[in-house]
Amino acid sequence: MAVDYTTRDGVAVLTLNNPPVNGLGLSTRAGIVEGIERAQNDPAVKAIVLTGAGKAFSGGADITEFNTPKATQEPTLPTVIEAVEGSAKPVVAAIHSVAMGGGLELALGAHYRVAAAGAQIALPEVKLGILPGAGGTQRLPRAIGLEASLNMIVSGAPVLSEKLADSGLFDEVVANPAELADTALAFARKVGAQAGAHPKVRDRKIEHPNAAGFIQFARNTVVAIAKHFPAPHKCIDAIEAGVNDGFDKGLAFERECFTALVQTPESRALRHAFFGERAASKIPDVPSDTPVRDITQVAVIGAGTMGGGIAMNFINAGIPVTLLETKQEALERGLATIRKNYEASVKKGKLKPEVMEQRLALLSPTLSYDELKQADLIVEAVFEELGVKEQVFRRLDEVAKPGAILASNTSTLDVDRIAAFTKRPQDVVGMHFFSPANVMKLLEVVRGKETAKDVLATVMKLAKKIKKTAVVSGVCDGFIGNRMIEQYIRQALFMLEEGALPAQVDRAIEKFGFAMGPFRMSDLAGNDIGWAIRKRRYLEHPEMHYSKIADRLCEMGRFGQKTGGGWYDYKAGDRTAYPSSVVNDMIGEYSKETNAQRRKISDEEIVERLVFALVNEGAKILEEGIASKASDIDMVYLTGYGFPLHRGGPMLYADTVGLYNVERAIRRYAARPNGDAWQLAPSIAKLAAEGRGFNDRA
Ligand code: T1G
Repeated sequence: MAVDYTTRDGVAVLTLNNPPVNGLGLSTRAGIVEGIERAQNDPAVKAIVLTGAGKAFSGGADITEFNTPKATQEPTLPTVIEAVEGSAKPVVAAIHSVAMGGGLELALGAHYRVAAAGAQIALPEVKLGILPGAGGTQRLPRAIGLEASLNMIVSGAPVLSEKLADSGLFDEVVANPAELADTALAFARKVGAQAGAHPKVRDRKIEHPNAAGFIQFARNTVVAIAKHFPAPHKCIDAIEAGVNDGFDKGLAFERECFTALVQTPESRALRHAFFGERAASKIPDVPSDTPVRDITQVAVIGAGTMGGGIAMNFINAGIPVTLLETKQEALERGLATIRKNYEASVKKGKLKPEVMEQRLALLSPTLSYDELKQADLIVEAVFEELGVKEQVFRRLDEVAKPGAILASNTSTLDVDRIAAFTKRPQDVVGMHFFSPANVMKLLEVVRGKETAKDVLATVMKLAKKIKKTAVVSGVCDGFIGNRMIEQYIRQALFMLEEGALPAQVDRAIEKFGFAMGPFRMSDLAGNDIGWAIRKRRYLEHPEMHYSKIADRLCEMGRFGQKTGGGWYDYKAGDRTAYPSSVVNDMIGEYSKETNAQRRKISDEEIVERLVFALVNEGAKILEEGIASKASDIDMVYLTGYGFPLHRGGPMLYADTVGLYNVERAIRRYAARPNGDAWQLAPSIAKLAAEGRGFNDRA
């Protein structure tokens, strides 16, 4: 059983012991019931303390059990909580570090709660697309009141225990966590000596002068944040049921809502993203205990948009950065941009001025490579041209200290070729940040053939410190994200030739949930960037069939917002994308020239061709081992490309549609004009034939 049982001075101490966060898996749940019963039958025991070993009281239900038989096997969490609440001997929950989800619900079933300061208290179920399913929507309002509980449940945000000291949730809060055990024991001995029944949270009343009014206000507020997610609304419904119909009916309704929500695709997507985020930092052939190198000094080469943003990530984490440029004015421009970025945050109240100054003080600008000699990690963010990278890396090979990690921010070039410019290829790795580098969470860590395992382990750990979602990619053109987006854009362009217009394509995929469609995105990033990549591609892969329609647009000088016009027209000072008659006429002309029979293209076809183009290329990336797991690809798209979170990423979405249907659609498009772009990934056909998905546990 994952619960230790000891007794001390007439108090039975039940310690949850299910690392890493005392998830309330079946064996833990059974252990608690076992311990409660054992304490009832021991006459020497007058009271019970319930606490958690290690770094948590409990992180809640064991989400690795979700949608498996264990999750609903007795004793379920509601049964466990009834056993705790029904104990004839008082139960004192001794809370430290983390009491979340079912962990907090368990504590609410106890008669008393003693907490150490600094503990994270939350009901975060809504973030997993569900709601507290073990009484949280009924007991928390009775413990801390309607408003505070509804805010915690609908936001899912943690609150520090000391902030709840006067909320009614705790009977005592101890400032020093080291004193929690003794304080809880003393408290238990005290209440154990008291005659009579002990208080139950469920018996308290929910007092509010205008509950109906507040609940309506909450409903109005939640509409905005719950655009694609049903859970926040259900949280309010369950709380309201408890207010209007009493505890037992509220509990039953909560259970109904939980059972319904846990089956929804949105909840599956959110749980997938939760685990995907954590799984991404695990590299199959790099042991989790691989020793890492110390990174206390970082250098960034290039103070342009990317270099400046990259430098900010490190100084934000308190790591000093030496920023190297070739010319003084470029260096000054870069420093001014960094300061301006911080000032914007200060102006919005997101950053204290003194913190801005502390961070800027960590920046050491320089024009000399000699200043990089002590750096533990050097990230180059210079012009995306192999010759320039060669100069930089040959120079770094001369000045960087032994063991320094040499990283390239390249977004398309071959990291193995870059590594070969040095005599230390084992220390070379790609760190592909996404613009704006100080904002976007995604970091593609590109593993060269010779990149050492401890270099990878070091970079993955450092990524967590600078709050990035790091995903390991092998070396190929475009790594994971850009290689897939290439096929997505190809389909978008073909559909313009075949009958669609930019505004229709963007509207269809934005309705699917993308933050921005391909044409608005291209106008924002600059159409000339894609143009330069296509020109290189035409030379490297003359056989690849592309629509030249985007080249035609660039030949017209329509690079996007920065030139006042791209796929759309723009007005000065206004970022609204207005459909352009000039562009729509050009598209019509182009279709005529290429004898393309323009036809009406449905929104459904637009979404299928754009999303399945990602899926098909993602499947090939998995087949080639460029990505080690499908959830890594999903994390790339959720954190770097605006793929809708409620769909869980392209590969999970494909599983939700069913690979059998994905395969049929791809074969259908392969038989139509421009069908040569659809080379079905063999793994899709194989998995479909086996009735499996990308994310099924093999
Ligand atoms: N179940 C199983 N494993 C969990 C877990 C959980 N609830 N929470 C975390 N882990 C694993 C995680 O996958 C990782 O594993 C390790 O613990 C460390 O996590 C009925 C149904 C608790 C604040 O949503 O917010 O209760 O990668 O890297 O930064 O109403 O984990 O090491 O193998 O995040 O110190 C509600 C989710 C469940 C809490 C710790 N509970 N967890 O943060 O470590 S639903 C949650 C967290 C529920 C009831 C319902 C955080 C943390 P590995 P970590 P951390």
